[in-house]
Amino acid sequence: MIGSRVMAVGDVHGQYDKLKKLMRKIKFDPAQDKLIFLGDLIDRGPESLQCFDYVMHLQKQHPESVIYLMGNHEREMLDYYDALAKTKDELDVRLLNRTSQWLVYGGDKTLPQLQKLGAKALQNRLDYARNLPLYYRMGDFYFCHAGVKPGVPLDQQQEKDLIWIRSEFYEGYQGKETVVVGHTPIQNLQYMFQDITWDMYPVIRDNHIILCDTGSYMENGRLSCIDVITKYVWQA
Ligand SMILES: [Mn+2]
Repeated sequence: MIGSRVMAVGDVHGQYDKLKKLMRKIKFDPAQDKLIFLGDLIDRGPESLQCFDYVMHLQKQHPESVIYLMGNHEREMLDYYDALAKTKDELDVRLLNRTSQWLVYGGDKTLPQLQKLGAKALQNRLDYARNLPLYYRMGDFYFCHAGVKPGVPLDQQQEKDLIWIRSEFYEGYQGKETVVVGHTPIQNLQYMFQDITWDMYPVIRDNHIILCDTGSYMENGRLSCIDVITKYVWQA
């Protein structure tokens, strides 16, 4: 498979224009390439449903070469709808909407889009999201949304770490496999790694970590894709 690319895309967060622009630059070839979306396609941005649907359809079309990994935002969306299914009256729904972590952290952008879907269309999305894989392993590369718990074998990782972990992983990971993640915009990591510059490219750490979230939804942020073999980067 010489010449084929293994590409990881950082958090999209509802930036559909950037996603389309990035895809035009990548010129994805499903016969040759692997394309791994690291999760958090939804929330914060205005076109979350479009991003979700785009990647869902692409993945269904090319199940061998496109991987859509679970992010904490997809998980929180599912948790919200699970809680909604248990509400008994309008008062319960209002309480849920006031207390939902999902809505506080960007789900408020996604919920109105989902509410416009018919029941069956919504169920299709939720069923698909529920079955998203938590990680993808290829050779010496391990792809997941957030990271892994240091000291725990890769095949024994827990979901909460794979989609939520931050500094414990960035600072403590010592494995030989390269772990490729999104989750924390590199703009938010300067306090930890003074050597991270503001060029907003994916960051390749000495301890076998590649950070791909370059803050697509932030001012001056970008959506990034990196070929983990050649380290070539595409951005939008
Ligand atoms: Mn995340």
